[in-house]
Amino acid sequence: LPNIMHLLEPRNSREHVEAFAAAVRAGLSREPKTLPFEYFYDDEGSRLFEAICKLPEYYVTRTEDAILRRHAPDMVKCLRRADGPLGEPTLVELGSGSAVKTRRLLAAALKRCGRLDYVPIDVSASALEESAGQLARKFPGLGITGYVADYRRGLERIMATAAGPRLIVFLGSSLGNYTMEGASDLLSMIGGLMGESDRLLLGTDMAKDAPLLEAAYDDSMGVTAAFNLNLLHRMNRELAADFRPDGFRHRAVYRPDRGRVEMHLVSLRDQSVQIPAARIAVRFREGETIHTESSHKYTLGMLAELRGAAGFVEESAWTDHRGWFRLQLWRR
Ligand code: AVI
Repeated sequence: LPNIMHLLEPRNSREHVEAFAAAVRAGLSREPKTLPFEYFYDDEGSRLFEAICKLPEYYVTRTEDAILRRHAPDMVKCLRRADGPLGEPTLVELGSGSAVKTRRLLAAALKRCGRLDYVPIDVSASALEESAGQLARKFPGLGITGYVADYRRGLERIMATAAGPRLIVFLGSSLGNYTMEGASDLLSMIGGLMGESDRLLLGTDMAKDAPLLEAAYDDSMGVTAAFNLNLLHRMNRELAADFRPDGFRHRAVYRPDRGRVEMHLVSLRDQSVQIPAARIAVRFREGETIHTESSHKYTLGMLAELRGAAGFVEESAWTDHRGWFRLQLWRR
């Protein structure tokens, strides 16, 4: 049975609500207004994100999965059968969510090693419990220990205990939601915890034509719009705010100069909103926006910059035939 370790306060705890309130107060007092993308992923937001991954316009998940399907056996070559006191080979996943694409890697690693420890880290306890249960049924021979944790705390704990060669996987271009500086800090933190035989497998979405990107972040069924607007509902639910979600509109725009797609919530009129739990009232001018997400679309130059800053060396890389998405294997 999967083992689940909790390193985070439960979602409805006072600490959690206070951290959300503080982030909202800081972000909405700023000019231009922003909110941290992490707050998209409450239960409703996680459900909407899973739906996004299946949309015809959102090529990201499908493209990455096709690369994984094709090259998974090569990607797990750094793992080897346990043959001594080193312990089981270990696959650590950052932000596993429903872990559908990970199955390609797990199947290939199990075939290669016979046994494998799978250690997913995710902030969502429900996502982790559900996917761990499914994987345990699907893959006998897989030991599963899930961590409900942020990446840093989860990784620090795991890297101090798991022994064998470890493959850390960070898929879905989740790195892209960090600023270049934030991404570089995160990669340095990961690299700092890796030993000589450990590897990082990183999935990144690549720069491409604006219409493709803007459709991927503003789909015709409005699922991405609902995902973005859910932040307003969440502030209403958890912080007793009085946002009128019909007073805002979803906007996605590709900014090649900044190397990213940005999502905003645009105020449709002059309005003001009370957010009691954050102890603020916020005014919006008509057309003013809240910047809710950046999703970086990398060039090889940007990736080389991140890799160099965090002190990694590239061992291999795989891409699809259109060069839309790239998976790269890095070592220290
Ligand atoms: C999770 N993350 C990589 C997604 C992305 O593409 O930036 C989140 C997302 N936002 C809108 N659509 C999907």
